[in-house]
Amino acid sequence: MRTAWTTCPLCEATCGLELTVEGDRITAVRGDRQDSFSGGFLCPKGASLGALDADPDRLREPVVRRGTSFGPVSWDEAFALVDARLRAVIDAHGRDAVALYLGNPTVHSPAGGLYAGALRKALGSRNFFTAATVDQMPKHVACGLLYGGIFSIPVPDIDRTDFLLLLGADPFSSNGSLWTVPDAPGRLKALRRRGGAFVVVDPRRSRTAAAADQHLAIVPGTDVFLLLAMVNELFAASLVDLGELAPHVNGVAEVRELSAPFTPEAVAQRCGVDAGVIRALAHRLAAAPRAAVYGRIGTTAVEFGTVASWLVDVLNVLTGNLDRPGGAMFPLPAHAKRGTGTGKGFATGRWRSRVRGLPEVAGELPVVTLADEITTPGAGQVRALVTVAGNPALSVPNSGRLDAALSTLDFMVAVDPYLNETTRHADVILPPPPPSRRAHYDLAFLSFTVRNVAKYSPPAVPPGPGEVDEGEILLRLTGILAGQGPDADLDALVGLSGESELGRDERLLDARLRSGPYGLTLADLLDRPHGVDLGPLTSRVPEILRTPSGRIELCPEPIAADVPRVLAALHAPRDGLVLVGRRHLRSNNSWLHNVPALVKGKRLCTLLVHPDDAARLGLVDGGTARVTSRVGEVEATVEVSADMAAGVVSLPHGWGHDRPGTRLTTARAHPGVNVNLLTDDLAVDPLSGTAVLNGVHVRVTSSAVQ
Ligand SMILES: Nc1nc2c(c(=O)[nH]1)N[C@H]1C(S)=C(S)[C@@H](COP(=O)(O)OP(=O)(O)OC[C@H]3O[C@@H](n4cnc5c(=O)[nH]c(N)nc54)[C@H](O)[C@@H]3O)O[C@H]1N2
Ligand SMILES: Nc1nc2c(c(=O)[nH]1)N[C@H]1C(S)=C(S)[C@@H](COP(=O)(O)OP(=O)(O)OC[C@H]3O[C@@H](n4cnc5c(=O)[nH]c(N)nc54)[C@H](O)[C@@H]3O)O[C@H]1N2
Ligand code: SF4
Ligand SMILES: [Mo]
Repeated sequence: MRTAWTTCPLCEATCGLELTVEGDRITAVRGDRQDSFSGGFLCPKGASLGALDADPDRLREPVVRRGTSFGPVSWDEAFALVDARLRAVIDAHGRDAVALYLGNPTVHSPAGGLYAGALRKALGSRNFFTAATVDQMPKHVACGLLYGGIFSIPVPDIDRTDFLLLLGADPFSSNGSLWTVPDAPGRLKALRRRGGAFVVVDPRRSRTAAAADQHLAIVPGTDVFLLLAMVNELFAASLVDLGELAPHVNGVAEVRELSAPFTPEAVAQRCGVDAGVIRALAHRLAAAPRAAVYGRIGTTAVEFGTVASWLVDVLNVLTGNLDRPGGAMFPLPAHAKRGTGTGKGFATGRWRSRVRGLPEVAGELPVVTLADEITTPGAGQVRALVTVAGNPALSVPNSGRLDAALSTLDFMVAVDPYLNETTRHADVILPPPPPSRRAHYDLAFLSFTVRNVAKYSPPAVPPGPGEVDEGEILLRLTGILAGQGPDADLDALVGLSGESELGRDERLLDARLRSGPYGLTLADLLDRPHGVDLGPLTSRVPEILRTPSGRIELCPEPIAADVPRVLAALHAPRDGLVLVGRRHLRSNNSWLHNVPALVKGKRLCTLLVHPDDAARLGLVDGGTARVTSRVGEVEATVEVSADMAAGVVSLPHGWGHDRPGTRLTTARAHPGVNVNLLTDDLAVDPLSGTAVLNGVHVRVTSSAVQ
């Protein structure tokens, strides 16, 4: 029996875990109290790391399709098959005929961070998709236009702030997103204890809202109006004060002009928030010595996702809170490249999707159109698909249509530990080892931390015989797509040569750390298994900027051009029920429902309905409702709750595990329903190509009365 330390990769909080290991089995998981960042915090998902390892359904060797079932093969046979089949598609139809979809866990593994770029480059297809376009792409676009870099996303300096305004986020359940903040609940409570305050804007009284000083139950999809009215009020009441940022900002007067029609009175009814309340909120934000505004999924996966995401930063700039301690700050991770203060800036639309003409954004196409690209004949039609760590058959809008499209592909290969709703369509599944059997350095989320920290965790349990590291899987696919076959020189594919006592991943990480701002080495981190604290966040403007002007472009032209669409929507009639999503602490998108400890107890996949709506619609708690949208219909279990705003219903995503042909014994016994059978693939935020997952018009009836 021994103790090993690792970093939890299951959400963005990067908590340190202390594992008890017996042989190659994890027998206990605790929060690592010595962790320099998370200090022992642990949530139910992290506690399930051992169960994830032990899950008998988790694939431990590659499998290939044989008719309607799957059988095991050796790694060499699996890669030989992938090589032959992908080459056949590329030879006959060209590279655009192969699509690549990277799902969420790609950004939680070092393999994804180190090698996904090479994979995508080797593929050389326009048909590249990721989960970002059902998630945070609006924030990338807004920050790309404001600061010149899509990863230059400021985070609330929670430990030093006096006031936080959180919109469309429930960090008590999600543990924070684009905001790496282990123990967000503890830090938010500490903020209140030291005399500060936080306000939550959410159509549902979420766990975070319940703990807040104030909760505003906004109408879904209308944060954009609320934020514009706050900007309007800051100007009207002469509260705009950029402080030390002033010499670095262009476009303030233009923002004032854009916000002019959106007075608190003009938007109040549309948002369901009183004009006086909006005004008071703007004044409170301006008056706080140090404050930050933060928006997440309820402000990104919505009709005006990019404009709303931009306004979050605009408010931080106008109140002088951007880039100052206690405000919204840019972390400086140990693997970062420092900038020079100017650059090329950011633009979208370098190419367009074949069928719907949707613009490229950050090198990818919107995943809402993947089904179109598979099902529409013609030159460039997608005939083969590579998925890595994704479950688009559940996670993408109108997923019934995508699910059907996947079954028509000539060939599909999935890098995934499960035979699930998506991978059941694959011809070959290549399973990576579980998190405990791989090293971890968080290339993605160390860029969003509320303190500058660095941590490297070697594998807690050595990889078993027959296990192939995910980095090697991705590189062997890269070799295949580069035309070098499955036995290519993998080091050469990532520009490494010569001998080293370090492994490939370690060499690449070491090089990035050495050239990083703190001059660390991998050896430094190996000496510190609980991580290194590099101090509180520090100001980074202008160094972080990559705009041609070397300034923050507060009023980028593409965003200004979308504001008339916002204005038109202000006066659009609104009626009927709208659907939004939510997350639960015991769930992680679509893929932890096979862990018994996480699905036992109270049912998680329920349709939340306000008591007045329930009474009007004849719905009862525990009964069944039929929910219908433009694209589909589901029958969901009703949970009547006064936490839900009237006129709004909520269903979480990632459920619907009743599909045939999967190997998910526990999830199948707790299937829930797939909310993305209702969300609409035609509804996108045009600037970012991101799906509108919140604010979907639905009809709800009682299943009992037909
Ligand atoms: N436990 C758990 N943690 C997770 C995940 C998980 O599945 N489970 N997923 C991870 C991922 S991939 C992500 S992207 C993050 C997301 O992190 P968060 O954005 O914090 O996620 P949610 O908990 O869904 O919170 C979104 C909130 O927005 C509200 N909302 C919906 N529509 C609107 C709207 O129009 N306006 C406003 N103001 N609010 C609205 C919802 O009611 C909900 O409370 O969480 C990550 N962490
Ligand atoms: N209606 C609605 N839909 C949503 C959302 C919403 O709020 N509402 N949220 C959206 C968001 S924010 C996101 S991020 C997406 C997520 O959507 P996706 O990224 O498509 O799907 P996940 O559910 O995260 O599934 C992850 C897959 O990766 C596999 N996996 C787990 N660990 C690993 C690993 O280490 N390596 C590999 N190769 N595979 C692994 C799992 O088995 C699973 O198949 O869903 C989106 N869909
Ligand atoms: S909060 Fe996130 S990182 Fe921390 S233990 Fe839970 S799932 Fe893991
Ligand atoms: Mo996400």
